[in-house]
Amino acid sequence: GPNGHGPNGHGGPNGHHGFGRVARKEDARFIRGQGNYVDDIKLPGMLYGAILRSPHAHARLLSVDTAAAEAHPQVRAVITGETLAGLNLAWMPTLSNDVQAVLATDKVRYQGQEVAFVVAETHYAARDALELIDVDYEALPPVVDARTALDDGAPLIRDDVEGRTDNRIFDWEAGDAEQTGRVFDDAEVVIAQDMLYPRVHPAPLETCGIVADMDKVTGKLTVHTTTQAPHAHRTVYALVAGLPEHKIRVVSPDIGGGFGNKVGIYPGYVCAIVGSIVTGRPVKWMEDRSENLMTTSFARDYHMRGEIAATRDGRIRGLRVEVLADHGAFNGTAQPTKFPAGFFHVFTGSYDIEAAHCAVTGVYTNKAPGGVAYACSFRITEAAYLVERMIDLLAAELGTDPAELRLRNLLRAEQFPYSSPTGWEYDSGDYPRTLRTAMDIAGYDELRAEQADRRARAADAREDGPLMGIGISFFTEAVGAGPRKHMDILGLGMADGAELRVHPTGKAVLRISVQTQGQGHETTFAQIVAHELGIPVDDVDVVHGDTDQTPFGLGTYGSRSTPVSGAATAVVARKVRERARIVAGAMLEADPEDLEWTPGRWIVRGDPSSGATMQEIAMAAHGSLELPDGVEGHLDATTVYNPPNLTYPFGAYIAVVDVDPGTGKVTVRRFIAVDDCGVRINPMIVEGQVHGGLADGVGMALMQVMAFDEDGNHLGASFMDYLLPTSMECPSWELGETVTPSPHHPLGAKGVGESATVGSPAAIVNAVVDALHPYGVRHADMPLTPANVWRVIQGRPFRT
Ligand code: PCD
Repeated sequence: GPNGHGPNGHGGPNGHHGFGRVARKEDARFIRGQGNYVDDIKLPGMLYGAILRSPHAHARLLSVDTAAAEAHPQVRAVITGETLAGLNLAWMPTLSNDVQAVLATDKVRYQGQEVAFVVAETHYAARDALELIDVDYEALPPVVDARTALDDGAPLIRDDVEGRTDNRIFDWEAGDAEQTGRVFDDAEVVIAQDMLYPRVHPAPLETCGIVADMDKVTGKLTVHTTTQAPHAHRTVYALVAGLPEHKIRVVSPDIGGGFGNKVGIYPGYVCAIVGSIVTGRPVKWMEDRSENLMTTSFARDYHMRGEIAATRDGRIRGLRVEVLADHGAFNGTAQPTKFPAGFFHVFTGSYDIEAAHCAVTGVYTNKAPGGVAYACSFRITEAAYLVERMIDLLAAELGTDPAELRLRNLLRAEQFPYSSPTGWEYDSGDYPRTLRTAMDIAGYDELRAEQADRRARAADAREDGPLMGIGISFFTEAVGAGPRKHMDILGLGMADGAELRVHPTGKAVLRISVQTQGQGHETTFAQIVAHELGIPVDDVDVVHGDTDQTPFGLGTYGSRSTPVSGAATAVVARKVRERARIVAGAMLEADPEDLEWTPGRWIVRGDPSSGATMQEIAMAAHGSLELPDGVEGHLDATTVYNPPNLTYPFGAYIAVVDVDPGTGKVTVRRFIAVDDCGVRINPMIVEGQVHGGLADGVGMALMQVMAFDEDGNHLGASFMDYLLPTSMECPSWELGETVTPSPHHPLGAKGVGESATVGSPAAIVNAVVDALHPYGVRHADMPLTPANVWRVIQGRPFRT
């Protein structure tokens, strides 16, 4: 069929099986506008919620007068912090074991913080009634710059926590400080650089929302919500609200992009649930764009100081970094409990480095909480950016070509599995091959020759056109959290269940705990089952995003679906295949041990004429066939997959930019991306994932920052100010691939969804800095907007 054999597809007796460029099943509804998003859900008698938010970044809350709002004819309830305090729900736990105000009771701590919740007959009435609420604030000085948060006399943000005297959240370190110190002490070359990875936002096109429906008769709470982790949300609601877990159903319908923004639980969700309990009717709350940008999980905001030590001939020896992490007013960072700075300490990246050390200090500021892994496995983006900038700084210092310097220091294939100096075990890789592939596609030497020629012309003032820059970045990601013994979120271990049932006619239904937000799981997970069972992809239905219908698991983020649930799916399908072998043995009157698997069929070893297809076996398993003792019949299985390690996808990216020195405008002329995510289940989806991540990288490198003024006012609360890259800013991506399977993943696959977001910003920044090299510029912080680029070259002479 049109969804037929991919490069890895096996044509069994039933045609098209398994891996390859299968068209996305979900697109049939999306391209017809038939998606079912949270805001499409309309329940009988449904009411609408709206949130009153603080205009101040830091203020004492003196009084909240709701009388006029309550008198509004269409208003059914007004909920304040005081109402919630009475229910013991004014505060909720964050994903990092801090607490966060659901509705403020004592103070407001960032602009846009939730103060009151109105429930009304219509969305408009709810919004109108917000204006009738009278709040008395006493403004307090805010902490806006993280670098002043620990100053003596800095305003204390978290005076709700007893005994707290400053804004420090944590100090954390990894690596060997002493050994690293020794390497730096006797190094021939040491370079240091301060850099900021600015606060950015995942900005999914669909904002966050919920429809909460408490059935008073059955006591069952159903919430339809934009969540990347339905099971984790259910358990947290059970623990926080004291509701019995089996009486909570979390449904995540179609999601219009997550990017980490939909991992956590937001105050609006709790308010909508309380609203439904109070009114006895379903309550919908859907935030608008400004609410999404101002109050939901931001990403990054790492002030970093990197140092690199090397020999004169370009052998990197040590890497050291100090980070000041701005976590906003509540520590709501989403990451495994034991990792307060996420996976930042993978920061030695893709290089063979003797010694490394990092120290991270987290601080509170008067900004929205979050610190989410926006297309990033828990702070790996910051880490990849840091090391890739440091390598380029070193290359500039040594006068070495940055590709050459990388090739000299990249981990070599024979070093895998590789134990990093900060305690990671990379599963597999062949890095130089991947970088060389990218250089070949780019025509690297010709590009450098063109650049040299253009620089010479510019120096002779024969040309005043744009300056050309070439930037490389090589990244290693670490995706697929657990294993459960090292990784949990709020005590919930990171392992995922899967259930597979084959119906009598050989059609299958797979139930998984992860939830797609656009990645195409309904297709790729069906492909895994098809690949393992040798049945058509179209014969497999994927059920997900509903806690009543699926096994427990921790959800989709940190590119963990393929590494963890993908593995679970392969394992559960293999269990079913083994059951099918026993049934086939009974059918063929053969010892199951004498059977051999050919795609879609068990045959008597060496005799393809005698065999049974998966469909025939399924029917027999449900029929009257006599099965061996202890074999239950039917064709189904369940599993829980606890990954032995993370998977380590990697890639080599090369950006070619043109910078107009007159205006500072950067144009990304070309972008070459060679990704290695092990075995690709659906190469077309993988390429789409890479395209999206590369566009993210253009956005962060050139256009985006969540900015605040000195009073803590948010300056980018709409898409007029917070710019999303479009096709106008993106070149036609040039992709390549290498395939280094993961040795521990049953399919050899690694995650890929985040790779391009992690790897691409450094390539673009490196390219822009490379273009500005003749001005003596060695670093500039993102975003490299025209104004910022123009500013860094002012007053600097052009010299080649
Ligand atoms: N794949 C294949 N092969 C391989 C790998 C992979 O095929 N080797 C495919 C799969 O299956 C899917 C995809 O691809 O479908 C992806 O995958 P992964 O990597 O595993 O991932 P996931 O888990 O699924 O997902 C997640 C991611 C993330 S994380 C993010 S951000 C983003 C990405 O994903 N998001 C999103 N991508 C995307 N897309 C879309 N469309 N949307 C969205 O939202 Mo975080 O942490 O959350 O921040």
